[in-house]
Amino acid sequence: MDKLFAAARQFAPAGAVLDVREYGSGNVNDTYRVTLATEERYLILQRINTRVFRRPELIMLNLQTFTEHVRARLECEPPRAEHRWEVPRVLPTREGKSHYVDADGAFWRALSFIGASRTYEQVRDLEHARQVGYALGRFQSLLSDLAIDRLHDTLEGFHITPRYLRHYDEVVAQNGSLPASPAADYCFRFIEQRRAHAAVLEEARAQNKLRLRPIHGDPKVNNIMIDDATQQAVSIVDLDTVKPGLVHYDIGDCLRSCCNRLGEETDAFDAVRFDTDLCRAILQGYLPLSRDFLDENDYAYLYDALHLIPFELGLRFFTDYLEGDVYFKVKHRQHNLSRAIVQFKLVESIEAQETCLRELIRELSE
Ligand code: GN1
Ligand code: MG
Repeated sequence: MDKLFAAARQFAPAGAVLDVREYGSGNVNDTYRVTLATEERYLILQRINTRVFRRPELIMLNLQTFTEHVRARLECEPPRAEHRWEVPRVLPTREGKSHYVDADGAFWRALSFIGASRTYEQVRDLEHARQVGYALGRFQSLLSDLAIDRLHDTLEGFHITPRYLRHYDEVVAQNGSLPASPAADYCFRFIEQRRAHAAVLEEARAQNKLRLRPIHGDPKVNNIMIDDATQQAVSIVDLDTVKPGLVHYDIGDCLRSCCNRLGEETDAFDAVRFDTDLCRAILQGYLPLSRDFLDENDYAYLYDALHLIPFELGLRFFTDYLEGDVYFKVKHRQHNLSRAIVQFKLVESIEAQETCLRELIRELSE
């Protein structure tokens, strides 16, 4: 607790820190909300997980490039009085640095708190879904003219499904005593049946059908801030994976997160469904804002994106389960296994609705 307060004090005027509380439900970094005795009232304090993000200073450089670019874009735009859009500010330490490394080597940084809004763990209704789609479209469109060589690779291999598969194969090969249970057997079989499909997006990229752009990397439902009064989406937070990637990773990740009404953490595996009505609402929010930067090929791979990313996340969770929970934070030993099954059930539901999902995408992208 002392360490937390000590870290918080680096980013606030002397004597201003009143309270520090855990905040949100991130699976990788540790996030806190700091209460201040200043007009600002709150700030967000985060300890970056340096086992995952090996070079956290690159995150801070990307954040600076990102915020400067987006702010300049917003200033040129005619004001959308009816729909505010917020970008978190990096708050410097009292010494003017972008981050603070404590005596234990922990990497801390602070961001401004976006007020009068909140995030949700699950999509509540169709309007919420439409707002989520709007947010992703707005976010990507604000970044669509930022050259990718301005952004560092903060997490090598992120969303490269064939790499996750290779790593899974290595873990399986190295591990003599793999856990045996009906649930684990289901996952092993599930992965075998679909491994041929894992490279679909990377192959399209290698063939220059899809190209790299600045992306968010993690636009799941609880990273999208909704205004308390208007219920409009006003920001996407969690910007550590803003880096070059395929917009398909974002679309796939957003849909797998938002179209699962039970959420990622459910144990009601057999009730997990991919909700096509929510998918329609998200795409209806997203596509009008992305028309300017998406082309024919981009549309052609949308179904593959929404089918692949939940498979990839299930594969990542299951591999982490096999490795002994070295990447995602867990509450118990079976946690990553359960999370993997939820994603795989979502994939099954997507496959069962393939025809209608392809038709929906075709209809909405015309
Ligand atoms: C992780 O840390 P968090 O919760 O924002 C993960 C995402 C996953 C997500 C699943 C850097 O995000 O890729 O989709 O868990 N982030 C990283 O909830 O691996
Ligand atoms: Mg994240």
